[in-house]
Amino acid sequence: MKRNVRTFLCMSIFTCCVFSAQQADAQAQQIELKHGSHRIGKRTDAVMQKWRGYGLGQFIHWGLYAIPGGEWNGKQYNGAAEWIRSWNGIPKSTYDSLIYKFNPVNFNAEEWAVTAKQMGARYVTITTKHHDGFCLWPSKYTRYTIANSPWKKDIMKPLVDAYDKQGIDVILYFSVMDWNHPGWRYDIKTKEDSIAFEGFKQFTRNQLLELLTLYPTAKGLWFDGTWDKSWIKQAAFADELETEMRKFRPGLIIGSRFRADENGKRHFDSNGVLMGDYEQGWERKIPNKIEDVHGNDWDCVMTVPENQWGYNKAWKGHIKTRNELLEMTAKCVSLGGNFVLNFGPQGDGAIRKEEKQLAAQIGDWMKTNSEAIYNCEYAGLEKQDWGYFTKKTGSDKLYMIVFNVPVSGALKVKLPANTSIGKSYLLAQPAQLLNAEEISGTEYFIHLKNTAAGNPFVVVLEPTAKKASGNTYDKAKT
Ligand code: FHN
Repeated sequence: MKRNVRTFLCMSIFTCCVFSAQQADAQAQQIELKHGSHRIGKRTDAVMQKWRGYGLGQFIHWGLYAIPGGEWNGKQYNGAAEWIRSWNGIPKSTYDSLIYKFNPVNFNAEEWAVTAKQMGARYVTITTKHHDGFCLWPSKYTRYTIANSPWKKDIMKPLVDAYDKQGIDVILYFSVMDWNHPGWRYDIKTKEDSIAFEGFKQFTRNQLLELLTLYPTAKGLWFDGTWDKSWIKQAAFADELETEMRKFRPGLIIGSRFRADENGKRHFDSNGVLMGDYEQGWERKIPNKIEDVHGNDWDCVMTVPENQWGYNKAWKGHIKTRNELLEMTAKCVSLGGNFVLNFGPQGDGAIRKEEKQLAAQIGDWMKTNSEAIYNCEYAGLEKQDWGYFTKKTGSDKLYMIVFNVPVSGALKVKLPANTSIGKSYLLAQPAQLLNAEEISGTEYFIHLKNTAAGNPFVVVLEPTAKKASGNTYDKAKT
């Protein structure tokens, strides 16, 4: 057995002992829950393993709100474009009648899917229904759907087919909160509320089973609009529905936003255990260290401008650049998560030019460097100033995704004990080996040759077991 493997095993046994002691302690303090999490620890099945390896995804927010694009009667709405219905300046019924204007003549599902493919996305999350309640599929449980718009045709079916064709897995976004449904309530305070909400719950269940039936290749459901008291109080119903959906579609992926436990705890139940298959709370923020993700699966959803998900004519504030978005992708993967970049197509169905351009730029980088993003995980190494480490799942291969090159041109690397660098090279130039200079027990300088300025790049490290150096300096008595 190699020495580094032996050391690793000893450390693992030690960690297991500590962990078991902590677990026993935690178990002693567990409270009995009827509607807590269904599972402790990560899912190990193939569907979830694939999800874990996606690295990069695309989010799509599209619906009626894309028509006004953040502007009503020449006035800019100050919030997120997809929330414009909640603006006092607009009568709700006027907003709802946008259904009669939804005719996206430039919509081309194949083009959307090809754009995502070129960007390097491995999965897409698409809004089947946002908070306004408008359905992009012809639901038989409401009249407020695409079928009653001038467009008439299902939008979800061509999208699911086009993304499937490109090998991009589809996740269906679904907002539980539905401003258009007469039974929706923010809270349940009266008997009337309770009766109305019962009807709403059945409607929600029907729609979810309808979606799973109509789009059987979709890999999961991405829930939103679940934070109001009315829904938080439905622990038993939501738990039963989750069980029903999972039975209906084995392997279905559901994040931590779907339901609360009986004490109203969301994302994590009252025992601190993740509710669902992955943590879904990383919206427009990224964890900073591995401890922040508590050993769970997670993904981060991100907008290009500030908080705008649906199409907004006037992107305000800071607009993220390709390099910032790549850095976010690298950071997420380095901490074991996926990065999901949002697109808000226009009311006519076309993808806005800024998003197309970013997708192409990200895709250009991914063409050479995606090996450091796909099927990669937390490398177990300290973060360094130059960028992020990732590790190929199931192998020892390490990647340094470099965003800041020191003026010395030498990148410092600290490896685990008893490992050394066998080979190092740029992912873009695998035939030209780099000089890895040992500077102390496990520390190295990787000497770069020349790197294109302004371009993040990847250095591959192939570690090997460390040979005894014969250098007795460390052992000297001082
Ligand atoms: O309110 C929504 C918002 O419009 C958008 O859909 C984001 C995407 O994660 N989710 C909600 C806010 O958490």
